[in-house]
Formats: sequence, C-alpha cells, structure tokens
Amino acid sequence: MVVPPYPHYPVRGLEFAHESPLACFSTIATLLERAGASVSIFDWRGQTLDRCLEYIGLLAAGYDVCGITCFSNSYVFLTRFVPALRSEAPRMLLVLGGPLLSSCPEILLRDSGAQIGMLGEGEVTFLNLLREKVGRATDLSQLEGVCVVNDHGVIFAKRQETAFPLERAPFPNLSLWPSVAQKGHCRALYYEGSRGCPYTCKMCYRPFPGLRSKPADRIGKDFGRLAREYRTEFVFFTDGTFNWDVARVCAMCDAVGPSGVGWGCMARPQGITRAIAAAMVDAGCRVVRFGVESFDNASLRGIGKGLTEREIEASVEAALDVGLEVTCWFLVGLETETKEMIRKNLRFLDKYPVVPRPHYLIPLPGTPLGSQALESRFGGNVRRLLVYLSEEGDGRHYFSLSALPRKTTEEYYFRLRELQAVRGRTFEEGLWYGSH
Ligand code: B12
Ligand code: SF4
Repeated sequence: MVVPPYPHYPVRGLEFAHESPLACFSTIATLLERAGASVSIFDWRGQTLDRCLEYIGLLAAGYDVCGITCFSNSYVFLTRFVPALRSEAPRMLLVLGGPLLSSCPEILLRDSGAQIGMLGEGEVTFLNLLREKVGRATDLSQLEGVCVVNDHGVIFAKRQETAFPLERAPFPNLSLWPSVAQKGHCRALYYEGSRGCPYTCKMCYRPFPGLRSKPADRIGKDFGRLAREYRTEFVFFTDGTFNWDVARVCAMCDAVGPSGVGWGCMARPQGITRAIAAAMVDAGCRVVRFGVESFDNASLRGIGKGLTEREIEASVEAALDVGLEVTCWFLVGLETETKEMIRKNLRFLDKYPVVPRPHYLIPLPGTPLGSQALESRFGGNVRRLLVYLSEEGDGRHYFSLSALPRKTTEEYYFRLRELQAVRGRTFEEGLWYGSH
C-alpha cells in the first residue's frame, strides 16, 4: 500500500503528522495481513516524485496488488506514478481509494490508468477483492464497492451498501509502518474514534455517510495497548467532530484517562462547557482544535457552519480556562470577507490567546464551495482544479472568493500565519507529551 508524497510545509505543532501512522492505512493493512496477505506500506510523505519512481522495480517484483490512497493533493503524483508502475508491472492490479478517489473517480481512474477504484470505505471492499483474487475470480469489477471506468464513464456493478462496523476495526499492527518498525515504538499517531459528521458545512468533504463510533471501552483498551506495546505518548483523534455527543465525550474520558496517554481532538466550538473541558483535561486531553473558520455571524451563516459568535466565545473561554491549548482554524478568502470581518477576527485573536491556523479556501471537488470555485476560477475544468490542489498547501497558492483586493486578503492570511508562529508551539515544545 502506498501513501503518496505531499507538498505541505510541516505545520508548527503538527510535525508528527508527517511521519506518524495514518488511521486509514493501519486499519486496512492490518485487516489484510490478518486475512493472510503479505502487506507492506510504502510511506512516501516528504519524498519527491523522482524518489518514488525509484521504488517501481521493487514494487513490480514483489507484489500482486498495489493500493494507493488518493488525497486531495495526489492528482499529479497519480498521473505520473501509476502509468510508470503499470508499464513496469503490467500484471499488477492497481487499486485507488481514499477521499479524492471518492470525490472524482472517473478522472482519477482515466488519467492514472489504474484498473480499479474503491469508493468510500476501503476495509470490506479491499478484503473482498483480495479473497476473490486469490479465488481467481475473473471479473473483480463485479464486487460491491468496486468501480471501473469505460467509454460510458464510471460504472459500478454494486455500490457499497454496508458500512464498516468500527468495533470490528482491529487493533492496528503499527510495525507495518517503516518509521515504527525502525524505531520499535510509536510516540504519536492518528486514531479513529468515530466516523462521519452530522453537520453539512459547505467547504467540507464528508467521505463517509452516517455517523458511527467505536465503543468507549474499546477505545480505552486501545489506548492502554498503545502505551504498553508502542510506548505511545500522544494520540490525535481523526473524528471530524469529537463532541457531537456530550455523553460519549464523557464516556471516552472515563475510558482513556487511566492509560496516561496524552491526546488531542478536533471539535466544534459549540456546547463545550467548563465541566466538559475539565473532564477532557483530567483524561489527558492536551490540545483541542476548533473549526472557527471566521468569527463573524454572517460568514458562519454563509458557509452553513451552524455556529454563532457567542457559541464560539463560550467554548473557547471554557477550554482556555482549564488550560487546554486551543488552536482555531480560520478560512481566508470567504465570499463574505470584508475589512470589518477581518478586523473582527483580529480583535477575537487579541482577546483570546488561541493559536490561529489559517487556510486559504480549499475548493474540494464534491463540495458546494468546490463547485462554485470550479466555475468561477477554473472555468469548469476539474483537471485544472486538481492540478491546483496538488500544489496547494504551502501558503503560496492563493484562492479567494472575496471581493477584497488580493493584497488585503493576503495580508490577513500572513498576519494569521505570524500569530501562529509566535503563539504556536512545536510538537516537542508543547505540553502534549507525558503522563498526566
Ligand atoms: C488526519 C487528517 C489529516 C492529517 C493526516 C493526513 C491523512 N491523510 O490522514 C493532516 C493534518 C496531515 C491532513 C492534511 C490535509 N488534509 Co486532512 N484530514 C484528516 C482527517 C481529519 C482524518 C483522516 C483519517 O484518518 N480518517 C479516518 C480514515 C479511516 O479515513 P480515510 O483516511 O478517508 O480512509 C478511508 C477511506 O478513504 C478508504 N481509503 C483510504 N485510503 C485508501 C486506499 C485504498 C487503496 C483503498 C482501497 C481505500 C482507501 O478506506 C479508509 C477506511 O475506510 C480527514 C477528515 C476525516 N475525518 O476523515 C481530513 C481530510 C482527509 N483532509 C482533507 C484535506 C483537504 C487536507 C489537506 C489538503 C488540508 C490542507 N490544505 O492542508 C491536507 C492534505 C494532506 C494529505 N495529502 O493528506 C480532506 C480531504 C478531502 C478530499 N476530497 O480529498 C478531509 C476529508 C477533510 C474534509 N472533510 O474536508 N489531514
Ligand atoms: S467542517 Fe467539521 S463540523 Fe463541518 S461538516 Fe466538516 S467535519 Fe463536520
């Protein structure tokens, strides 16, 4: 299985994100291994395309199937790497999956030349595929969740209907990751506690329908095993919204607290009271990331965030009050951006010592914002958008729907970046480590 390279600068505080195990791979790879396959993970984050191409011989000689995940910035890599691998290993089955494949399967399959795509969740589909391949089934495209591309576009024999029950996710074999195998431990990693999100913000791509979670006691047990078996000190939850159910948050705190593992999560700045925040801190929570986007009611309404300025302030105050490190995401380039909105956001940052994390709008295919951007900026050409996304991410790539002059929007972005640099701590400096 291949993790493509990506061009992001390591964000302060998130340095571990560039080498620690990813939740999707750990689960799928462990399931495949348990089913008897010999699995390797090629983790190419931080590599150049040329460096990745050097592995082609190794892949071609050693494996029957290659699963590649497609992130929003993987298009250019896929269109260069997959054809090269196919010509070197014409008999190898090349499978694409992941969030970008789910949002634009036809273009990715066509332009890369991979034989098969798996939309949505990969666990059951990949396992079935492997079983069928071993059983020498002739037409793998007949499997549920598998799509192929032909003259008529993307075709499915059967769409994926069964959601993967998260309680069946195996405890991950992290030593499949080269970085963990080398060091013999895993200090920090991503962990999936729940899947899906009940909200519908216009800029967000939600790869999974519905909302499911692992039982809290199972999460507690996993934390204990991570600490014992991999000497894990910090876990970051991948849950899109950690606090969609307050009762669950409390149950999770009870379950993970005894492990002594520090953790962080992404939450909506809505309904976090001092009592909830204190329970989180007691259970080892060190950092919470709030999707504020813009501290401005008109902007929040514009992106369908379902939040108000008052709710944001109340949650931020509660979290800061109990000593949590609070990071707030801000979206720069919103249609509703005005000079007054920018001033209001900067006043918010004067008032609260949170760490801002700015992003220019990321017009993801498959989102309302992405469709708007596709027409207004990319002339309806999805490939141009995908190339843009492949390069986006280091702050040089400006995208805005605001009517303000580019200079004003950029100044706002770089002001937030400055504040991030001054206030943010590196992962090592942060208070995220250690027992509590
Ligand atoms: C943690 C995280 C990160 C981390 C780690 C990166 C990572 N790729 O995991 C960091 C901080 C680095 C990051 C960065 C970015 N991220 Co991010 N991130 C997430 C987050 C919160 C969790 C990912 C996760 O582990 N999910 C749980 C696992 C189980 O789900 P999964 O990864 O989708 O995998 C499942 C399926 O997709 C599929 N699958 C995945 N890979 C494969 C491979 C094969 C072969 C198969 C068959 C199936 C398959 O099966 C898996 C299990 O069912 C998601 C939101 C979310 N909750 O999912 C956003 C998300 C993936 N990120 C997103 C974006 C936009 C970004 C950035 C571009 C943001 C930016 N501009 O900086 C960068 C891109 C960097 C990159 N190349 O990944 C979008 C992607 C949208 C899209 N259409 O591609 C998401 C969905 C957020 C959103 N709602 O908009 N991100
Ligand atoms: S931005 Fe957050 S709250 Fe909104 S839909 Fe996405 S994950 Fe859910």
